[in-house]
Amino acid sequence: GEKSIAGKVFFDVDQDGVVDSNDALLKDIAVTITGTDKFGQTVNTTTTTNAKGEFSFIGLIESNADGYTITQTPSAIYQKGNRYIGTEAGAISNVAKVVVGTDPTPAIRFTEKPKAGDKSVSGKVFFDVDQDGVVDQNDALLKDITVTITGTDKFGQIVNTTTTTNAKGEFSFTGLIESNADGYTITQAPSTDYQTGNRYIGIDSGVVSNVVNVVVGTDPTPAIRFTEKPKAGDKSVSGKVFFDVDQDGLVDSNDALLKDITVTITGTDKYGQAVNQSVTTNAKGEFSFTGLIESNADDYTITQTPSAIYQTGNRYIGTETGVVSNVVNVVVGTDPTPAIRFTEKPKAGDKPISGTVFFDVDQDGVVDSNDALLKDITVTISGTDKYGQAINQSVTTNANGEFSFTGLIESNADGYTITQTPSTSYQTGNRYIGAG
Ligand SMILES: [Ca+2]
Ligand SMILES: [Ca+2]
Ligand SMILES: [Ca+2]
Ligand SMILES: [Ca+2]
Repeated sequence: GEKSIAGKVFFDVDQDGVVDSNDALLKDIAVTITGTDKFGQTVNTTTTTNAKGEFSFIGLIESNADGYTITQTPSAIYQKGNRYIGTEAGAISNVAKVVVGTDPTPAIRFTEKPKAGDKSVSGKVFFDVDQDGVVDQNDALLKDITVTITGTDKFGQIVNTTTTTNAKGEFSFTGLIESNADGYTITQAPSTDYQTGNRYIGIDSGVVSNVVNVVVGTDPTPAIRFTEKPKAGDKSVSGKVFFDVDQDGLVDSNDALLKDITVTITGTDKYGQAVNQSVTTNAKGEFSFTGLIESNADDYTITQTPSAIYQTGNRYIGTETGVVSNVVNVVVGTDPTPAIRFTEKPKAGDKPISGTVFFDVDQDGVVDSNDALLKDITVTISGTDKYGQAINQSVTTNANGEFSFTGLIESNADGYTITQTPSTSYQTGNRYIGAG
């Protein structure tokens, strides 16, 4: 015969029937022709492709009406793809049937394509409060988080697949072909509730990122852990500390804003993180804690350190009635936290004033034998203390004519006035202060 059939076999990644830069001509592929020639003779010949992927059968006699069947033996590493006969559209097959007649037989192209990948990349996404990479009791597996894998496989095919985490925070991409040398990029879409935390690849140390780059090759790909962490808090607690003489919760003219007073906030935030911060009041007696995360149900405790010179007075939360305390418990939640007022009040006085009332016949200031100590005489102290508080107390003399006022706060510059109520039996005589 003088007829021939020729063609080529190639790995055609994009299955377009054209040998592109990332395609490959397939060498040593067996191709067989079978059938019956027009004289009824059986044809059965096998050849192999050359380095250019080419095969040819020459010296053929015209086929019978059924034509000849040309079969390409599939390679071990790829799978069958489109085959083309002349200018016909491709069809997935490794077999071509052609009638070999008087016309030139059209060229045959057998292609192979990548096998389905058998690689996988998997991992989990979780809220990791303490960022230790371990799912602890106050952490949370994150569901419905979008995770995307992108890149190029070893055959040059674009990879771009998205999945979402299941109820256990798990995601996986299966059926992957090995990546190219650049690896695949796996990206975790940040949640709205938290912010990006450490991510871990296998046993690597964590780094703050929501992106991982891994080369997917023959080895099992290490598991990936994406974590999120609490967002910075946006809550605040503020208030003021002042000396409130009349304990009415208002800063009056004789009150004083207290500067450099230490105020501490302690407790546990809603994520279980310990909170413990201290600030000091400014010149206006103000303090504030900012950037707080909401407290847990147990509240935060705000404690005002007592000053050295006064004592703890009423404290107020928002519009609540005051109670004597230097400690406040507040739930810091979604509402603005009410302002806190810590007050201090004067310490108990420690000054005494005492004296004697007596009937002094000779007015020499000495109790002589014919004088008399005056009992049940009312003595009154009045005036204003150094804090502006009105003082007005009365006592009566004892059997020795003695009277005393104790627990007095220092007076203002005007001093206190001590008045002895005259008796009915005598008239007012000399009074003496000290040895005078
Ligand atoms: Ca191609
Ligand atoms: Ca943890
Ligand atoms: Ca006041
Ligand atoms: Ca006397």
